[in-house]
Amino acid sequence: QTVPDPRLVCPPVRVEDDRTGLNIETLKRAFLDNLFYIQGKFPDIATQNDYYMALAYTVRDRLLKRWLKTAQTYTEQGSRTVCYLSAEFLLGPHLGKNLINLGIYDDVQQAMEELGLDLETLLEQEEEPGLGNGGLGRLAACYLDSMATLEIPSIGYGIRYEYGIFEQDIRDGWQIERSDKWLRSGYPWEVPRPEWSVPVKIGGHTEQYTDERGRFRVRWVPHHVVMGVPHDTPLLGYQVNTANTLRLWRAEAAESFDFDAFNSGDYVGAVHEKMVSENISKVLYPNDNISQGKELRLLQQIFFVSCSLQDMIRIMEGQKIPLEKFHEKFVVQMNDTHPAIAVAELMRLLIDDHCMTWDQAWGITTRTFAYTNHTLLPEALERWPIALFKKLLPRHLELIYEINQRFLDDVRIRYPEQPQMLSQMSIIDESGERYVRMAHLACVGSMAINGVAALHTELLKQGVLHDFYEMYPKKFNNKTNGVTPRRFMVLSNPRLSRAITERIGPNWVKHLDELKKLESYVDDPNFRQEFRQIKFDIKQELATYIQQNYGVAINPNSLFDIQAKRIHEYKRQHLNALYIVTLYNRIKANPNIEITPRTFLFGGKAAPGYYTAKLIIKLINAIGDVVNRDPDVRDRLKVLFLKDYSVKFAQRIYPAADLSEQISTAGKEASGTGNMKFAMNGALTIGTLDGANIEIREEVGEENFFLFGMTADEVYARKAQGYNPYDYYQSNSELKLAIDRIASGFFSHGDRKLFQPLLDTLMHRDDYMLFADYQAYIDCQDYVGQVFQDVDRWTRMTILNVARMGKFSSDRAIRDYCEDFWKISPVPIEIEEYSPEAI
Ligand code: 73E
Repeated sequence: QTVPDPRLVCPPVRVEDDRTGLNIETLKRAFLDNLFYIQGKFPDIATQNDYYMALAYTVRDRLLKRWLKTAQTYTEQGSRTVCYLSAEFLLGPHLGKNLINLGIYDDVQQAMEELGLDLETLLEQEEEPGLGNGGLGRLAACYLDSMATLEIPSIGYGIRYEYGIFEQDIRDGWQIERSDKWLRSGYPWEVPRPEWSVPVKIGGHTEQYTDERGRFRVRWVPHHVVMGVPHDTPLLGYQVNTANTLRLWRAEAAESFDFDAFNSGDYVGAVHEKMVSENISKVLYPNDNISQGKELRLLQQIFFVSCSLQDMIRIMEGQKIPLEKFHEKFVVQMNDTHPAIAVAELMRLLIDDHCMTWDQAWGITTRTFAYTNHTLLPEALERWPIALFKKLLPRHLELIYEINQRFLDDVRIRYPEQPQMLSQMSIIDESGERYVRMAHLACVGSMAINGVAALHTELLKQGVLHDFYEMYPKKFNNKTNGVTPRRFMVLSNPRLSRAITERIGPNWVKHLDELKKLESYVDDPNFRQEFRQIKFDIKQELATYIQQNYGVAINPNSLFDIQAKRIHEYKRQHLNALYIVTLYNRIKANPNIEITPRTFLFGGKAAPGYYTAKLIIKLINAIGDVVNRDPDVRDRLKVLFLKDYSVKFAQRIYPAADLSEQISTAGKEASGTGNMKFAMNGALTIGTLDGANIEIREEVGEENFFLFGMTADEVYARKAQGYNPYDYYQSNSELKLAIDRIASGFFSHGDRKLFQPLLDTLMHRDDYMLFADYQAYIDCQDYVGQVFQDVDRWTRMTILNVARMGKFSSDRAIRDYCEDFWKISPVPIEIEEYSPEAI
């Protein structure tokens, strides 16, 4: 008997389907349909948020066919897949990006206009999922965008925090934190997949036993079990059909676990336990570049890692691929050490749950993982107290001991005469209280280890990971970070993008190296004029925004000097503040002094427990309060701290910048990625020889980059000599004046105590060497001011910056990962276009 053709059973739709059609008429119909059937509103009473949601669902519908087809293709082909494990994904708003990637931005704008709506206003409605702190989380998001665009099979795995990075408000100049209720108005971009929930064991003890085949085995009897429920978001590539998956896990109490308590009558106790389980995915830890060693954080790590590895095993079973081929099916990239427990968890799954021998499991594990290091800061290196580990993860601790013992045997053979190598390299730190060193676990368990910029990788090899580099030189490699030009150029700076496309065609969006072709327009008066006009108009828009939201008038012709990033002493926002005070002092001493008018803008969050960082925010605001209303200053200086910096806000900031502040102490900023986003949008950089600044300068040319300050080697040498910041204070009159002005209470209503902790640290410790770099920074900034007056020269420099930023596309970075050790190639996704004749 023949199966009836489904198209005969279900009559074909003769008009283009409202759920897939990309023309203006279908977009309008679909939008109104969603407004009615999903939001449950007639247009006349709908809010802007209803309209946003209706449009978001309209766009989501258009992703689904591509998404399902992508998954189906990967399944059928059993494609080798990258699993990107990250505790953070700082995605930014989806709607605009999806419109760009689907290629329907302009048509949707018109469709909305025809319905009397403004697309910009709707885009503003979207609350971004702030599931990350800063660069590390944003890098993960850029990499997912590039993997989809390059048609690389990939899954991003992470945690669906109910509360993302806190919302920042400024009250009386101080940061205050508010919880980020990002899910409050609904999140249309995800699909929960409860049917693929997985259990995660926590606590308890282990037992040894002999199985029915006489094998020695270990059974882990947990204290309790938490369920991970996957929530999937499709991530569409740029002008391709590939839509990869971001799978974020939400913690839920396990039924079986609370069942007993419910039955025994302890209802409230059972609900309490349920709450405890669900706490695991409640909140993102708001620390950037600091590890706090909190129990809940370790629970978050094992939670998402275990869920993700079990999910990979389920996928293999679904595709009938034997588990022995795990490392052929998957490469698992660990975004810093936050997921490094994966090394032990995969061993546990393979040995305890899937009966593999140690050697077999270890062979697979060490061919599967790769580890990206993002920081050299000692306070960010993760170590977990053994006691905590034993309490939460008793089985993992046993496995880590075994891994370590076998590893130290290798070390002993390699260095028979150097017993100190054992304690230096051990995964267990036994120098005092005992800890598990996560970076060591990651190095031992990975086939590849990379830093995120050339200098950073070199410093890793010489410094924190030196012993591992000596032992496994071939594992080490550099992958300089990159950022996605789709979000940070096409979406955030449409006018610049259009001007570029008019000159060199549209291919640069996928092949950023093609920006090179702009070099031939550097002397074209037309292009130069347009380039300047675009920058000016965007600055004017930002000025209007600032006037409306902060009540401060800023001059769009002034030099927009912007430092936007997390607040951290090593990033030296307070060095920037010292320059502002220096300029102010010069004006006070000589009110008619000629200086280039500047607007200093700051944005960024401080970790809530990081007192000094919060004091730096207060200092910037305090300086601004005085400077902005001092009539002597006239409109030459303005200082503003823009609150609640986010991806969404960053997209407005980068295009408006003339000068990008990248002034970290050399050797401290692993890469930086904001530096790339500013330069791509035609800002010039003032920066140290740190992180990716070095490579940016190499690319754009030293004459187009404002360099100052000590090199990393000079920083180490100066420290070794015995650095005394007080000497600089005493011998540099402008520096002394700036510090004294702050200390006098001039910016704090006469309060001399307020900034004393900050000034004391600077004068007597100055770990980040602001004083040693002060004069070089001041001189360089003064020079920037002069160059800015020379409009032709400045324009030339900015055009060359944009033209030479091709290297810093995240597409280049992903291609490098693929070729170097992921060993994955593109899998194109074919979609049958709807054609009425075929029916
Ligand atoms: O230099 C940046 C780098 O560009 C680095 O500080 C940042 O990662 C970016 C992307 O590679 C970073 N974040 C963290 N470590 N490095 C971190 C550490 C602990 C918690 C959260 C973030």
